Amino acid sequence: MIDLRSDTLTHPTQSMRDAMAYAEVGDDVFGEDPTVKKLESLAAEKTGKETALFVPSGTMGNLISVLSHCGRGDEILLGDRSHISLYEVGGVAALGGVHPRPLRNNNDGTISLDLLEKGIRHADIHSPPTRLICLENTHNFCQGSPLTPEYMTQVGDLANKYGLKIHLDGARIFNAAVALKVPVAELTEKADSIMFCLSKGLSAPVGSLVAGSSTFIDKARKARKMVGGGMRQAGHIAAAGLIALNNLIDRLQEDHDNAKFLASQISKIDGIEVDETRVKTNIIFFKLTGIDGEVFVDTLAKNQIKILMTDPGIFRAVLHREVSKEQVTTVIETFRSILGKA
Ligand code: TLP
Repeated sequence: MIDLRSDTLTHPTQSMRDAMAYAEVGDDVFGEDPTVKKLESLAAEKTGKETALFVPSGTMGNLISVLSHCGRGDEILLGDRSHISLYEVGGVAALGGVHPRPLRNNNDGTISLDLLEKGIRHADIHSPPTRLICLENTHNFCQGSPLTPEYMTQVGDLANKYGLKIHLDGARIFNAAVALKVPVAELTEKADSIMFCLSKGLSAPVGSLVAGSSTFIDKARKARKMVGGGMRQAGHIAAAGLIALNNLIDRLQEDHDNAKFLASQISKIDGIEVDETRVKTNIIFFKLTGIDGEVFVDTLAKNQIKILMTDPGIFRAVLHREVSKEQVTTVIETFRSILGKA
């Protein structure tokens, strides 16, 4: 099976399995798990932050970050195609009483600076106070686009001017760093908090990290406990995360190359619309005309290929460690054959 539905589908490597089995562990709610501590310090070091916190998922990492920056009735500015806005069950509103104000995302994942500035509320009896700007890097539903350090600086300046904080959903921040050839810390410098995932292209089975100042992480640790995310011998899963951060970042380039190859080849097939110039990391979106989307997905499945239809006629393919260049060639040939017959 060639599974292009998500990079979350990657399985742990053999060295992760070995490390998990023999990890040194303790009760992390007591602050006594040495492997979790090691992972948290490595995450802080990589993101250039004071400290970090291991959490079960990206969704929980984003939620507790927002809960730690905002109180009930506060407003956050975020992209209308952001994961927090579209895919996190409205948790910030449901659990935090935080009012999300979605602003239009450009195709490259940015939100225009003037739109952001106009979105900031001024003191007025009718308005919730704006507290936080949430950005996403890479931007999943903007074709996995990486946000540049220059853009982060511009948003950082704006946030400073109005006394706002920035939270970065960096679920795939290492893809961004590899694509832009910059250290992760350059992409996170202007963010007050960042969440990144180990469980996507980096292949760990579970887990994300939130990084920031120690005052912020103290609040986040308490918020994590409140939403049920206090873990005990979590070192078993943190052990896989250490391998992800130490050994699996550089190979992400291979996934980016495969994504570009896939996009460039399928762009030549009649009935597929894809803008290959927008493919910068491991995610591609394409549009199909001339064949019913459900029929396409079913026919692919019969050919041992899984893909996600995100909207009628719109598909997402995500490249990862378990899809080789050879398999990408098989995917291209299968697309060609299905669409040739449509
Ligand atoms: N993204 C998943 C799905 O939820 C869509 C995927 O397959 O891409 N931020 C971003 C940018 C994400 O892409 C995701 C997961 C998360 C947060 C949430 O992470 P988890 O799944 O660990 O809660």
